[in-house]
Amino acid sequence: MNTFKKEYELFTEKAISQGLDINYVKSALKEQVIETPSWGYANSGTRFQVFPWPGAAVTTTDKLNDTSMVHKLTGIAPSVALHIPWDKPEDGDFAAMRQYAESLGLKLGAINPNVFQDYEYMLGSIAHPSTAVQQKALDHMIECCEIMRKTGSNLLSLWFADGTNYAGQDDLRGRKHRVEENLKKLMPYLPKDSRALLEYKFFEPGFYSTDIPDWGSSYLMTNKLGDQAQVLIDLGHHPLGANIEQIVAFLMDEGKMGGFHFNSHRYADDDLMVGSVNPFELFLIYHEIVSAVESGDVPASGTAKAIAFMIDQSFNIEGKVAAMIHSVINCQEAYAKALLVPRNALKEAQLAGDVLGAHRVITEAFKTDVRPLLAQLREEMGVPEDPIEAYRKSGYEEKIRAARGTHTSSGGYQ
Ligand code: PSV
Ligand code: MN
Repeated sequence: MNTFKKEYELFTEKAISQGLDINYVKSALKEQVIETPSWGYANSGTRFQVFPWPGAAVTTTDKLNDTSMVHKLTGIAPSVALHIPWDKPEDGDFAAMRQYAESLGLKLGAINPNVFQDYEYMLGSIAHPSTAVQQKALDHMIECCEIMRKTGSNLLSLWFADGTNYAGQDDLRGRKHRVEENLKKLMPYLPKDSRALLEYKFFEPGFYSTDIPDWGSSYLMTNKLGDQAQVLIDLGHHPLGANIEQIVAFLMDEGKMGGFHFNSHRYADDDLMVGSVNPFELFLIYHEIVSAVESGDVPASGTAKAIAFMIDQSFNIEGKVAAMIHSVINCQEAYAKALLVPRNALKEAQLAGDVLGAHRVITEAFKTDVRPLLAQLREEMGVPEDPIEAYRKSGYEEKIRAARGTHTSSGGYQ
């Protein structure tokens, strides 16, 4: 039962008066996809205490079941990113894992190599001074390319914890060369029609320098690596004042906007729900994407469909599945509001130099109550009008608590 029927009528009247095409907005929203991370369903994450949540996923099967629940309730989260080796089956049978995912209506998404947890990586992985350690990291990433073939994944998501803690600890240019050379060696192993996305982080765990500190260095590197390499923006990896939407606009324009790791950069890493503190920023990110796509003058690789919208969060105090649903919905709301920006009116105000007029067009769209639109959309998609409420009433949490108990382990094998 759609409780927003009346409000939806008023909403469509207003949208039509602004020249907006509601059917286009709804079809764009129906095509939206958000990938959730397997590690976000397990007790994993923060570098301080990990508080075990009763019911957290232990095995990859648990993580797939949780993903399926999130997708069932939202209709827009049909794939899950894997972290290797955390999600590596003991018997190596990725085909079986893929089959199970497909039986749940899911796809296995980005493959995330882990080149930061072994003791050998204390001084880095592909930027490590020792060629033997570099080779170990490279071999692991090559193995991940093989895994992509088995899982049907078309994204290799690369993050390097490489960096230094003290001035003089290592040769900064030398480290840059090692990163570049090793990534160049990796590229030929990437499956055809797939992409490598390169994350950056301005600090941590290297506190003096990180080897790929910002979008500029990631852009530079991916440019040298060719068309199969693009930049990945993890919202948490920025200084607090960074204008992330401008980075999005630049990368879209250059055809190098590969994907996102959504979270809140309030934390400077992956632990808080995207859009929980700054929904305006999330809306502006989507606004830049919609503007670029609708302008029709960005490279094909910069289209919304080519961008990988992924969540990278490890919830610590709030439970896993509900927080994931909240995050997916926050992205849906932000996209809905971005689709409602009357772009002709915005352009007019911008060209007229009407500073506050243009700002008002944007903020009015942001203030729109999109609940009636989303209620209608969800009815058409056959998912609950309020996915959070539906989750709370579903009994799923009680079920996983009883079945899984409380484990302190982070991640796990199938
Ligand atoms: C590192 O903080 C990161 O953002 C990378 O994307 C990793 O793959 C992910 O978190 C999980 O460790
Ligand atoms: Mn990330």
